[in-house]
Amino acid sequence: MSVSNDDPGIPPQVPIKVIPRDVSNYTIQNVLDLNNVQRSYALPLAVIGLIDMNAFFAQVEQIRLGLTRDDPVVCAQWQSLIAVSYAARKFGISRMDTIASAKTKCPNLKIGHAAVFKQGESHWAYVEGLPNQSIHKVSLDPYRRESRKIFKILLENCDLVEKASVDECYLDLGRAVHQKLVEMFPNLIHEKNQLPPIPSQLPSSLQWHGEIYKSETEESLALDQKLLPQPQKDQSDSSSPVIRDWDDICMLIGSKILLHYRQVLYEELGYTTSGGLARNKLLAKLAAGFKKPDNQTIIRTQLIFRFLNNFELKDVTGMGGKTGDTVVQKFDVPPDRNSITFLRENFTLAAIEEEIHNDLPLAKKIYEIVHGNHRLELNQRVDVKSMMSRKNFLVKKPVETMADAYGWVLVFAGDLYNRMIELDDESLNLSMLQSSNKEKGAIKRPKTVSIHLTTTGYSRHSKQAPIPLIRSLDKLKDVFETIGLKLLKEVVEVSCSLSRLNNGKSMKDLEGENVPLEKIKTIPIANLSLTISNFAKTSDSSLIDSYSVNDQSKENIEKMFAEVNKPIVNEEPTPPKKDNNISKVDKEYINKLFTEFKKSEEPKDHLDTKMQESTSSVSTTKQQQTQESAGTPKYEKNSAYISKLFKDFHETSQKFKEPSPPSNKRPHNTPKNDIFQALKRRKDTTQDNDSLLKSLIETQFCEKCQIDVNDAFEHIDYHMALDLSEKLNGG
Ligand code: DCP
Ligand code: CA
Ligand code: CA
Repeated sequence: MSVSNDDPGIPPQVPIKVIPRDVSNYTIQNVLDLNNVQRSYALPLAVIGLIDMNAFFAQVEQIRLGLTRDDPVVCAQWQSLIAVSYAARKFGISRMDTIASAKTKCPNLKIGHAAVFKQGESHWAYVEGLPNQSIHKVSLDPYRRESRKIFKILLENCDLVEKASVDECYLDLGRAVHQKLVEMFPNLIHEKNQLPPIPSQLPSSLQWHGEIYKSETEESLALDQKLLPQPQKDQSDSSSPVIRDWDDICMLIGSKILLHYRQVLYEELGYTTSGGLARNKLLAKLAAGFKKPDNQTIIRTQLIFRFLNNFELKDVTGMGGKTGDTVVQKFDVPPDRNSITFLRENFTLAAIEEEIHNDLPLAKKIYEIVHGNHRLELNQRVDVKSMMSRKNFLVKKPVETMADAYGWVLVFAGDLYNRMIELDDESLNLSMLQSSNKEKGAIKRPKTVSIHLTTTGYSRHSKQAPIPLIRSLDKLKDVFETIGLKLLKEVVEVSCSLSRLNNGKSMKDLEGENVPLEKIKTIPIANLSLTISNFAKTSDSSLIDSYSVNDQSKENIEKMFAEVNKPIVNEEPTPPKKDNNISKVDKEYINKLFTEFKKSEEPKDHLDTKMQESTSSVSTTKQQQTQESAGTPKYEKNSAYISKLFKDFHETSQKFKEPSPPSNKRPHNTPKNDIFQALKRRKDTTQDNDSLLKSLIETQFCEKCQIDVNDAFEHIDYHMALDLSEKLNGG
C-alpha cells in the first residue's frame, strides 16, 4: 500500500471475508509468546516484516537535489549507475547502463553523483559536476547516514529491529500485534489451552492494508469480479482474502502496523519503501520484493506454499551462490520444474538428510526453506568484523610515489573514522533501549590495522599491525594515519625493489636522509586499501549512566549537552625526546606512545576510564541482547533525544574537523611529537558553533541569520555545511 499517495484517513479498499476454521490451530501459549521478544520470531503466529527502501541511493540524491519522485534521477559512481529511480526506470534505464547510455534513453536525466573524498583529505564532499577519478574516491557516507536515520526511526517504533543491509530492516511485530490482539479480543487471555475458532464478525477497525497475496480461488474470483459490469459488482467482494484463523488476524493487524512504520519513514524522511509481511524473515524478504515500489505484500500462512512457487531456491537469502546450485544438481531438479516445489513434493527430511549426510544442518535448512518454515532469529546488535576503505587507481594513472600513496592512506583513515562514528552511534542507539547494565555503552573497537597493495603487475602484498583499544575516535584516527604510514612504508619496501627505483637506497636510508615522501618512488600501484579488523567489544557504563534517561527537564538536557560537548582537555603532550624520528617508529615506541596518550587523557576524559576488553563471544552477545530486551521499558523520547545529542555531537566534531593537510604539506619526517601536535590541533574545536547551538536551543532564534528556528540541530547543520564548503572550496 502506497505511503505517498494514500490519505491514511480513507479506509482501505479490501473488504473483510471471514470463514472460521472449526478448530483453531493455535494455543493461548502461542499468543502469550508473541509478547516475548526471545520467542516470538519462532512462533507459528510470528509476524515478521521487512522494509526495503525503493531505489535507495537514487532517492537520497533526489531529496538532496530538491527533485521530486517524478523526476528521472539516478545515482552515479563515475560513469556507472548504482541506483535508478522508478521514474528513470520507466525510460528503460537500469543499473547496467552508463551515464552516457542512460542519457540517450532519457535526455532529461537527473544525475546525482555520490560524494567524494579528495586525495589527502579526510572528509567527503559533494562536488560540482562530475568528480575526477584520479584524485577522488567515492564516499558512501551520505547513504549510510540516511540508513542510520531509518534504523533509528524504526527502532523508536518497534522493539526488535535488525538492520539487514544499508537499505533494509527486519522488524518483529510480535509485541505490537499481541497488544492489539488482546485489546480487541480481551477474552482470549482467559483461554486455557486451544484457542477458540475466530469470531465470524470482526471489529470494523480491522482492515487489510497492502497487497494480500491471493489463493487460486481468490484470484479467479477476483478476475470474475473484474469482468462484471459495474452495477453487478459484488459489494462484499467474494474474492476478498479469506480469514480463517488467528494467524490471519495477526497478519491483518500486522499489515496496519507495517503500513504505519512505512508512513512514519515517509513523513519524517520523505522516502518511499516496499514492505513484506509473513511468518518468518525469509518469506518477509521475498514478499517485500513482490510489489515495488511504494507498496507492501502480506503472506498469510495458509498461502506460503503457493507464494513460494514464484521463486527458485537460489532466490532465497543464503541460497543464491554455489550452495543453491549444488542442491539443485544433487536432487536432480528437472529444468522445467520449480526447485522449491519439486524439493518439497518429492523429498522428506530423512531423504534430504540421506542425500546431504555430510551436512545435516544444511539438510534441515533446505527442508525448512521449501516448507516456508525456516525461522531465523532477528539480531538487533550490529556485528562488525572488519571495515575496509579502498581505492582502485586508473590504469593510466597508477600511484607512483610515497606521497601519493600516503595521500590515499589519509583518505582511508578519514573514511574509516567516519564509519567508526556511525558504529558508535548505532551501538549507542541500541544501548539506550537496553535495561541491563551489561550492555550499556558497549562499543566496538578494532585491534588490528592492515594495508593491502596490488601492483599494476597484479602482485599483491599486505602488512598488518596490532593496535591498542582506544576509546577516543579522534585518537583512533591518528593511529590509523600513523600506523597506516608505517605499514605503507613496509609494504612498499616488500612489494618492489625499492632501492632500484630510488638510487640504490632502502626506505631506512631515504628516511635517514629526510627525503620527502614525494621524492620516494614506488612500484606502480593499482589498488590500495586500509582495513581495520579484529573488533573487540568494550564497555563503559558511565557513558550512559551519567545521564538520567528518565529526566527530561530542560536543565538536565542542557547539562547533558554541555557534558557531551565538553572539549577534550588535559591532552598536553609529553615533551618530545630529542632525535627520535617518527619514521623509525617501532612496536615499542608505538606502545609507549599509546601509554602516554592514555595517561594524558585519563583524569578528564571520562569516556575512556572504564575501557575494558570484553571476552563475550558473538553468540553470547546475541543471547544477552535478546534476554535483556524482554519487557524492556522504552525511553522513547528521551533516548531519541539523547541519541540525537550524541549524534549531533559526533557530526559536529566530524564536520568541523580541519581537513587533514594535503600529503605534500604534512611533515612526515618530523619528530615523533607530531602525533601530539596533530592531537593538539584537534582541540581547536568548534566553540563558535557550540555556543550558537546552545543559543539556538535556548532561544529558537538564529542571531546569524536573524530568523526563527524550529529545529536547532538542523539549523546548526546548515551553518556547519556552509563553513565546511567554505573550507573545502575556499569560500
Ligand atoms: N547498491 C550498489 N551496488 C549494487 C547494489 C546496490 O551500490 N550492485 C546500493 C545502491 C542501492 C542500494 O545499495 O540503492 C540498495 O540496493 P537494492 O538492491 O535494495 O536496490 P535499490 O534500493 O536501488 O532498488 P530497489 O527499489 O529495487 O530495492
Ligand atoms: Ca532497495
Ligand atoms: Ca535492498
